[in-house]
Order: sequence, then C-alpha cells, then structure tokens
Amino acid sequence: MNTVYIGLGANLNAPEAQLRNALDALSTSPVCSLAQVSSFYASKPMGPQDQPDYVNAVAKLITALPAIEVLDLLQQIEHQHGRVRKAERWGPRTLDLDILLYNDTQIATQRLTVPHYGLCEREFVVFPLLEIAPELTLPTGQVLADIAASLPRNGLTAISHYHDAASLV
Ligand code: A4P
Ligand code: MG
Repeated sequence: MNTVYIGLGANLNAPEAQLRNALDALSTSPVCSLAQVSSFYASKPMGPQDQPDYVNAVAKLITALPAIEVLDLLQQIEHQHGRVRKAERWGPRTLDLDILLYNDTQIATQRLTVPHYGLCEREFVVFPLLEIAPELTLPTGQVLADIAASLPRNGLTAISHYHDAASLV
C-alpha cells in the first residue's frame, strides 16, 4: 500500500462544501482509504489578490494505485465537482486537488511532479500537513517542522473540520 498526501483548495461556490464533497468522494472510493484530514484553514490568495480567500486542507490517503492513477482519480473528482478551468494562472477555482507526496518517492514526468513544486513555500500546505504529519521528512531530506518554523503563516487560520470522522480508517 502507498501513502499519499494531497492538498485541497477552493475559493468559489461555498469552498468548505467543495472540500467536504471531495473528501466524501475519497472516503467512499473503492480504490483508496481516507486515513486523516487536517483542519480546514482560511488562507489569503497566493497570486492575484482580487479573488476571495481560499479554504485549504491536507488529507492522507492509503491506496494501491500508482501515482499517475491517483492523479487521474483527483482530476475526475475535480471535474465531477464542476471545476471550471480558467486561463488565468493562480486564478479562482471551485476545487483544486494536488498530490503533495507519494510515499518517499520523487517523480518528474510531464504530467506529475512530486513532491508538489510549491509544497515548501505555501503556508496553506505546510501547516495543514504538519498538523497531520508532525514528524514528516520530505524525500529531499528536509524536515517539515524546520520548514514550518521559518515560514510566515500569512494569516492562515483554522476555521472548521471535516466532520465525517466516523468513517475514517
Ligand atoms: N501536475 C504536476 N504535478 C502535479 C501534482 N503533484 N499534483 C500537473 C497535481 N497535478 C500535478 O494542474 C495543472 C497540471 O499540473 C495537471 O494537469 C497535472 O498534470 P491544474 O490543477 O490543472 O492547474 P492549476 O491547479 O490551475 O495549476 P497549479 O499550478 O497546480 O495551480 P496551483 O499552483 O495549485 O495554484 N492561494 C491559496 N491561498 N490557496 C490555494 O490553494 N491555489 C492556487 C492554485 C493559487 N492560489 C492559492 C491556492
Ligand atoms: Mg492543481
């Protein structure tokens, strides 16, 4: 089995509900188990500032799928939840699901870069990940807690939780 950390983000159309729907889809999927979910965090937009604040979270999945099939699964869930692809880089979105880490593997292919290229610089990824994986060391050898210690929170605030805790493995 493989351990996968994913990042969830949304800032349009009831963003917390977007995250809950995506987590429901993952927790009921026959091809993965949802093992852990961080708090939901409000975060300031990275990129263009003329867009709403985001809600972000990180989840841990256990799955037999290879990494590329995890990406297929995440993109399928994005599309099911009505994600509209916009031309603007870092513009607003209903739901964005990224693979942050896949085991201790480094991947560099056309479709997939793992660890996610923005992981270490994004407070809305680092702090939720630290919440559920406080001892984590990245495949690069960097200690996550050390990254967090020198990263400004930029207003990042825990606001709520994914309530479906009973179904977690
Ligand atoms: N891809 C490569 N590696 C990965 C990976 N590890 N996980 C490829 C997921 N996808 C990966 O992604 C474009 C392509 O990246 C995919 O087809 C896949 O083959 P996308 O989801 O279609 O495009 P995107 O999400 O618009 O681009 P990008 O660069 O992933 O956007 P970001 O970097 O995720 O930024 N501010 C706050 N506060 N919170 C946010 O969550 N998110 C963004 C989006 C901007 N500002 C934000 C937030
Ligand atoms: Mg993405």
